[in-house]
Amino acid sequence: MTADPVAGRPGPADRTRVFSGMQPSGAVHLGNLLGALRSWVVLQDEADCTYAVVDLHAITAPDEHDPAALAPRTLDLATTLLAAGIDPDRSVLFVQSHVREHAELAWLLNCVATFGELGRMPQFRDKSAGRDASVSVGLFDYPVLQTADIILYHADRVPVGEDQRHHIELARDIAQRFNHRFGPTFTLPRAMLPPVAARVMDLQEPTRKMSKSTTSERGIVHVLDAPDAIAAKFRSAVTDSDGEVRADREAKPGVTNLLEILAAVTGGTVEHAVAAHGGGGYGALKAAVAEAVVEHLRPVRARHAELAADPAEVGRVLAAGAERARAVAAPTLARARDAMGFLAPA
Ligand code: AQP
Repeated sequence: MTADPVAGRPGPADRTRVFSGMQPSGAVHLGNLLGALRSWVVLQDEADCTYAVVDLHAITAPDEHDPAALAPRTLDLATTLLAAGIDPDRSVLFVQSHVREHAELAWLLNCVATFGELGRMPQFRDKSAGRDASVSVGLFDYPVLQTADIILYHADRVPVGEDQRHHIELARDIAQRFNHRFGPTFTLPRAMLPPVAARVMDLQEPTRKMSKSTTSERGIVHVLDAPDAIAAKFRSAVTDSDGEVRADREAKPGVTNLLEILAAVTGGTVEHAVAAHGGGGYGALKAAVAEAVVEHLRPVRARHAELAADPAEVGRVLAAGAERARAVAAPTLARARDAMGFLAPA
């Protein structure tokens, strides 16, 4: 890595900084795990990592925002992140709304981002399709808050699934525009996608991504699902009628999804998965994927049960994480305010 041109960035310039977040909009699923969370865990060995439960993002869809569920879901997501291997001794883990700098920087960036670029974001177009008048401004503005999340921590890399690639490119554009107008302030981030399973598809509708809020129960594998439920979901996964086990995203999205999931959880490639299972039928492939997924998730489920028994300890981890996050976010925000010319408080 080259030295960072942004003055004031804390820590050694040659150490990669990583930021990523996950919304407490429902239980974590296999797409979240394979697309993002596994990379978060691995990156802890080689980078300075900051991870957030992005609860401010989870209120952007009013029909999915249940005030009674938000706090328990936030705590449960943090518990799941810890259970999956986020280590608070090596990473900063916190809740986005506990660090107010996110919301304030988002406002400053709102005056740098443009209406046109936000309107072109595929996720906004998908989620707002057919309901323009009732869509919240928050949903439209989501990528600007996400930009604030990332650049507050000078992140070079943002490990995400494929669906977030456009948002990270936009974050880079906004940060670059800010630096150009107001002077070098922010590090320019890049998305980091996993080599396989960057877009895990719904098991019932394999042309649609698996999603916390829009997928039917049978199409979504939750990280904390019981083994029997996982096996049943894979058994009923939609495939096709030609019977051949091979990868082809366009022609065979269901089978390709199964092969990608198998490759990801066994640490192999899709080619290996085809070589190992190409001779069998779809039933055998589904059974093999289910078994591999159950084994992959077994330790996460067990650890989650242990951690969930002591929610106060998870709360303490999050409080300490917020303090550490604020120690980086506050000076970054102060520099941005200064660069934009605000009068500093006396
Ligand atoms: N199907 C997926 N395959 C691979 N990666 C995925 N991610 C989400 N779905 C898949 C990645 O998971 C991380 C956290 O996602 P998020 O909670 O910020 O929101 P999202 O991308 O909008 O995920 P969902 O599950 O679809 O949530 P809802 O339904 O609330 O919108 C991200 O890195 C994402 O790429």
